[in-house]
Formats: sequence, structure tokens, C-alpha cells
Amino acid sequence: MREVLRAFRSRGSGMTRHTSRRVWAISVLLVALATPLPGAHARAATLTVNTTRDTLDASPGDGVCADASSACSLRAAVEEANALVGHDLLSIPAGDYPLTFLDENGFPIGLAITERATMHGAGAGRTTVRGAAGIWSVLAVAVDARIENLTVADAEFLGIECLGISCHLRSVSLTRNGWAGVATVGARLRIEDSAIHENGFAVSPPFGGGILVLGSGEWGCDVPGYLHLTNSTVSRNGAGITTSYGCWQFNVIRIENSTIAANENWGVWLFTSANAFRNTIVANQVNGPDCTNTGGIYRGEVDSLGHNLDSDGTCGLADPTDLSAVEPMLGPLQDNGGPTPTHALLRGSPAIDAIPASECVYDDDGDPGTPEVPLTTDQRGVRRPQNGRCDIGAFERGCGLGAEVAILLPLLVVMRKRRI
Ligand SMILES: [Ca+2]
Ligand SMILES: [Ca+2]
Ligand SMILES: [Ca+2]
Ligand SMILES: [Ca+2]
Repeated sequence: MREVLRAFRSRGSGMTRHTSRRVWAISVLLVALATPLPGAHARAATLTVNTTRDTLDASPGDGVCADASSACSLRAAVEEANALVGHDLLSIPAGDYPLTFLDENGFPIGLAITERATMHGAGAGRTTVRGAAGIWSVLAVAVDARIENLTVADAEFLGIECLGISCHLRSVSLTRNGWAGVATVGARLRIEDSAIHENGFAVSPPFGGGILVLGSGEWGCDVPGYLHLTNSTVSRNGAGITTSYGCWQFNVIRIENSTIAANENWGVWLFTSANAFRNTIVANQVNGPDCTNTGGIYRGEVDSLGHNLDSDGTCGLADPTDLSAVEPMLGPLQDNGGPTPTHALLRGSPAIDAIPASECVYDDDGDPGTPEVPLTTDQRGVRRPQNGRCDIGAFERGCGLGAEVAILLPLLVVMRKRRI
């Protein structure tokens, strides 16, 4: 990771030497913590958080999540799960969980998950884990974690940092993190039914943005980063998805039924050996192209699996079913139902019903060699297909008694009241 960070610095990221020392210290701490305590319990536990305070566990490894006041804070639950051998579940009720704990040097510090674990919130709009200035990442995953039904916000640099084997994010919202909503450094990053929005404005030009995909090891060239994005929205970030660097054409991205729109700079930075897009919209970035780095020696190319749409023609979409340089007619990023924000498809959008039901499929197991399975919901949980065919992107527009009724019904009620 040190080499990757060196590369960060060489890129003029604005990270100070002081900050990098702290980052390195956190990395060393992660490795040290990755070994459970001798004699730790060897059964999986469910640890239920019951306070929004940010406190340490009084006795990590005793099988009980309890701080000095006998309350189970999120940090205490993470410490306990790290110390217990086994894949533990951290249940986090609705609430706002600001990270306020200071280390021995007086620096704010994020949460490091160093054993296999699942973090389960009460919903992306209900459970928020919040960083602050000086926090490198809200959540750093050293091995393997599943993170679902919560929001991760306000890290100075990274919302979630995947440094180990894998991270599986489902129904999460990642927002207002300084460099990127989530970064993988040589790990397999799987994201489903999620929104990554309004991240990556701490440096200009952005380094990261919504999602940052890096390899690990010497100059990021030992283990490739791997991103698999399904049924998700990447919007209004400093940039959408950035894949880089050290080793070009090394990392892997796979994007299915997602919407990458309205980002300040590029939509997808192609610097990778494999860029498989299926049923995906990349459109309407504010100041940059939908896809960049598609020319020259270091270029990446989209391997279209069909039914993609870009609005400026920069993604080189070559499948006969793709729509290149076509306006998708997206609504603004907003609450359209479901736990995370989406871009609705406006009436008349060419993305509506563009996909035959038989091709409305996705890779459910992360193995492109096994058959795809039907994709039966959109990002919000609305059933797919509607009207017999699927829509391109993360949003499936309702048919019949759908969006129009939802809009018109309140109007009809008002009119009826006025008549009375
Ligand atoms: Ca304990
Ligand atoms: Ca554990
Ligand atoms: Ca598969
Ligand atoms: Ca449809």
C-alpha cells in the first residue's frame, strides 16, 4: 500500500507528509490487528449496537460488546468482532453514528475491520456512519466484509477502503467523502443496489470521485483491483469511476444495469484490461466525457455485453444493441422511492424497454464463466421487467399505474377538495 500512496503523492494529490505518516501508521495497525487475540472465542456472534457514542470496548475478545459504561458502541462492536474468531454480524440500528474517538496522539481515527464480518444497518436512509475532517477512511476493510443497508459519509479521503480480499456492498449510500466514496486496493469490490454520490471534491482535478480502483503491491502491480457494479447509481461526484495506475491495463471493472451520470468530470476513466459494460447508462457528465482514456498507448476499451447507452459517443460502444451518442432523458438525482437516490427515466427516454427480458440478466456470483441469472429488481427494489422489457440503467420505469399516477393522484385529491 505504501507504493500506492507514494503514487498518490506523486500525482499532486495534496496529501501532506503529516497525513501520509498517519495513513501508514493506520496501515501498520491494520496488519497488527488482523491476528485475533490468543484464546479468543471461536464462534460467530451477533453484536447489536445500542449507543451512538464512539467508545472503545472495555475488554476485546471476551465475547461481549461493552464499553466502560456497558454500552455497545459501533467501535466497540468492531473491536469485539475483530478479536473474536469467526464471521460476526454487527447489527446497527437507525441513528447517526459520528466517529469522534481520538487516538493517543489526538487524531480522529476511522474504523478498521480486520476479521471477516457483516455490518448490517437499518437502511441507507436510517443508519449513517459519519467521518469528519482528519479521518482517512470511515471504514477500512483488511480482510473480507459485507456492508449493507447504511450510509457512509464525510470521510476526509475515503468512505470505504477495501485493502484485503473482498468487500461486498449492498443497498448503501456513499456520500460527501473527500477523495472517493469507495476505493479498492487490490481487493474484489462488489457493489449492488447502491448510490455513490457527491464524493470526490477535496482535490481538483479529482483523484477518485465516486469509485477508485487500484492494484496493490509495488506500484499497484501485484494484485489487480476488481470492481463489479450492479444496479447502482454513480452521480454528482467529482468524477465517476477512476481506474488507475502504476500498471496500466491491469485492473478489472464489470458494470451491469447501472447509471453513471452528472459527474463533474469524466464518467469512467478507462485504464484497465477489462471493462465489461452491460445494460448501462454513462451519460451527461457536467464538464468531461462519459468515457476517457480511450485513445493512445495507455487506453482501455469497453467490452460491450450489449444494451449500453452513452450520451457523447466517447465510450466506443460497438455492440449493435448499444445506443451511442443518445440523450437518455434522465430526471435529476433524487429520492424516487427505495432506500437510495436514483435518476428516473423520463417519459420518452430511449432507455425505457430497450432490453428484451431474456437479456435482462446479470452475473450473480462474480464469475463471468458461469451463466448469468435474471435481474428481477432495480436499484430501488422495483420489480424488473416492467412492460415486458427491461430498461437500461439502475432505474426501471413503472408502466400503467406507475409514475404518472403517483404524480397525478395528489393533484386529483386537491381538485376534488376544491370542488367540495
Ligand atoms: Ca468486549
Ligand atoms: Ca470475528
Ligand atoms: Ca457468473
Ligand atoms: Ca421496462
